[in-house]
Amino acid sequence: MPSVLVSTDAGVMTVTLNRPEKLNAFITEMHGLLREAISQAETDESIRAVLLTGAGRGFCAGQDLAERDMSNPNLDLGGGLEANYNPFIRRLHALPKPVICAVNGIAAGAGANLALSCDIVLAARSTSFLQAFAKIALVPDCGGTYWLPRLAGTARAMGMAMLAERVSAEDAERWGLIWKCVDDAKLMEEANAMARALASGPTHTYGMIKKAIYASANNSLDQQLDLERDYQREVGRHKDYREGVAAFLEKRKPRFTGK
Ligand code: LHQ
Repeated sequence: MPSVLVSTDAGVMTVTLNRPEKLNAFITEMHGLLREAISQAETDESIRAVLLTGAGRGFCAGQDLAERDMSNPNLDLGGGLEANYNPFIRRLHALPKPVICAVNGIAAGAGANLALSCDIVLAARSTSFLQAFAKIALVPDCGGTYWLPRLAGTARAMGMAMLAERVSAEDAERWGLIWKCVDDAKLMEEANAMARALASGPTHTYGMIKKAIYASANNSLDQQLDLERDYQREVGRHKDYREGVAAFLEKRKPRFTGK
């Protein structure tokens, strides 16, 4: 079985990390498969939402710690990030379509921060998030030091990064790290329903919403107001806006094309 499974249905590309016996810890092969998946998501107009999840009892335990050659005195962890993790995180973040993450089990190390890099994160109530890095004397990567303080504040970011303790899905929701936690048995049902709903939504507008929200982290209010003006001008010329207003006035469901 490939270590990443990809399927598409009803406009949703589902990407499943698939090394369940190792809690879907990352091996090199997975990066190649994820690159192929994100390339398809970027270019295939029929894909209007991406759903990322994991097989088995884990979401992802981060880098496979058995894969690195620890006897190599020139071991370059930065090289691995630059070649594989960072481009993927950047492409996920820039994808002009919603990316939903269904955290089905433990999300540790790079796995935790991969989840936090998605646009909407649902997590099974029984699971937890673990910034495992400091336990092996590493700094959080894959955007952890970017997301944690922005989402949960510096105090919680520092605690999570230094103490490397598990944070329950319920605390993650309460702290604003994720959208919400869901009863385990309902997670995939809810995540699939959300992904399908988003895949029939105004895809172009979702792309603009995503850009606007993420831009705010580095913008002043003035810059953000200008950006909203420009984006609203653009989406206001899109036919999905006309369709949304017509559907409202005609008391029917809108039929957005996203294109
Ligand atoms: C694993 C792993 C794993 C290998 C579970 N590797 N086998 C990026 C780029 C460049 C360089 C370095 O790093 C990074 C970013 C990173 O991600 S660094 C952080 C790497 N991850 C970790 O340090 C987490 C390590 N794992 C754990 O602490 C635990 O496994 C957690 C807390 C995730 C889950 O604990 P349990 O539920 O008790 O499961 P377990 O420990 O029994 O794991 C199940 C199996 O999965 C087990 O294999 P085995 O053959 O003994 O049944 C583990 O060895 C394996 N596994 N994580 N990262």
